[in-house]
Amino acid sequence: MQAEKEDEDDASPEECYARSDFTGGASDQLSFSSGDKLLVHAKPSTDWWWAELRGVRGYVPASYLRPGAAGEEEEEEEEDSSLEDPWQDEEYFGSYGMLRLHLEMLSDKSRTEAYRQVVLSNSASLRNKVVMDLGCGTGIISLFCAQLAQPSVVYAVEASSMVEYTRQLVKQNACEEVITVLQGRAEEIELPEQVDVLVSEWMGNCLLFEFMVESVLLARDRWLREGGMMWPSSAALALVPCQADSYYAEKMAFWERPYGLDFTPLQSLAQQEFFTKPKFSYLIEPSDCLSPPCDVIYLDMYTLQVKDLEEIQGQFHFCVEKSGVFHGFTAWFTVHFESLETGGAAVELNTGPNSEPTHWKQTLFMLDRPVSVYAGDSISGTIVLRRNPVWRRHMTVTLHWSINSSTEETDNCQVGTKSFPMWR
Ligand code: 6LC
Repeated sequence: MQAEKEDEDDASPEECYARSDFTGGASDQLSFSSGDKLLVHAKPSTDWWWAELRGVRGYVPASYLRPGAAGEEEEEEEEDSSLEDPWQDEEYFGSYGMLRLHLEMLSDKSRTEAYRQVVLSNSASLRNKVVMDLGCGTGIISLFCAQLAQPSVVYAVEASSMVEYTRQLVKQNACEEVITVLQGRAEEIELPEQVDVLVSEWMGNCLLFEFMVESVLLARDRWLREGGMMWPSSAALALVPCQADSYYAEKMAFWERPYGLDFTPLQSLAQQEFFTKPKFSYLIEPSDCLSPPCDVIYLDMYTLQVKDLEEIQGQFHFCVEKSGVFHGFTAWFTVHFESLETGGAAVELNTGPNSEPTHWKQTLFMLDRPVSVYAGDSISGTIVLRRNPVWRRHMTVTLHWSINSSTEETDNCQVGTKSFPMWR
């Protein structure tokens, strides 16, 4: 690719060493193991560098490397990492200190109504219960609890500066007898007692992005009483192989003949720029799904451990229902809220294409090349969500697939692998 040429006469490549294992996805990405020494020839972007390992060159994610060979420059490394917060909390909580994201979340009817419904359908059982609302934001869930049920207390925990307004909203709505607003990170706050219910809206893009779930798990282990309730109680990530004709046309096919000119030399650049990372905020048409979706990852909020988040694997097997072009995979999540009453109905929040669109929408993972598939073909493989070893709110999604054709003349098996950094 472009960077390769520039580097052929690069006299002094920079020595770096791998902080962690990485499995390259696209054919132009390198795979390496923790401790491997790589030579960096070029840094065409902040996230992806052009490097060499054992004579082979390819792209590597910059955040997986640290300068110097293994064992060298330990001190410098310590200084470096202390400069930048791996959780990026200043930026993260800074953005939740403003209204934009709260407006987006509150205007999301499916999301907000789902939490309201959970409180409403459990209102009898919530009587005299102690509730913790982790990451309460403007306090909407706590307010639902106080207005629709009679908990003894709701601890509304919020780390961003929005908390000042949350206090005002609690007062304004005459809920200060029930809701105690606590300012700070859930990991650091102290409560006077254990809680019966831990409720939180922690789900990010592709379920885990932002990894707020870690804060929820730590709070669970510290503050949820034995036998207490987690809301949501479980979460699942769904995946489907799909067509994405217009997105492909807009970003890739565009270069074929714009204004009667051949711009195809830009296609590899387009692929790098538009298809390396997943496309967030994508709304897939149900008719673009090539098969029924499949739950690839299931998280039980009672048993899930923080260490499990480092690498989560799932498998899929799809039967193609109608012929079409396989452009990529689309992912979304569903969460379930168990009832406090035995036998009571659970509440579900589904962010998929057959439900009302939510502010999360769906996440599209584009293949490098579209593949024609036919009814009866099968697409099977694995998905791995690997948490970034440095940037704790980020992860890489690796998809590995094989297409098994059902028709005689095309009876072959095509395989592919691709890794998508989200976001670093
Ligand atoms: C919810 C995010 C809200 O939770 C937002 O107001 C943020 O400041 C707060 N929050 C996140 N992590 C913590 C924590 N550890 N302690 C206290 N408050 C926290 C929506 N975000 C997603 N669902 N992705």
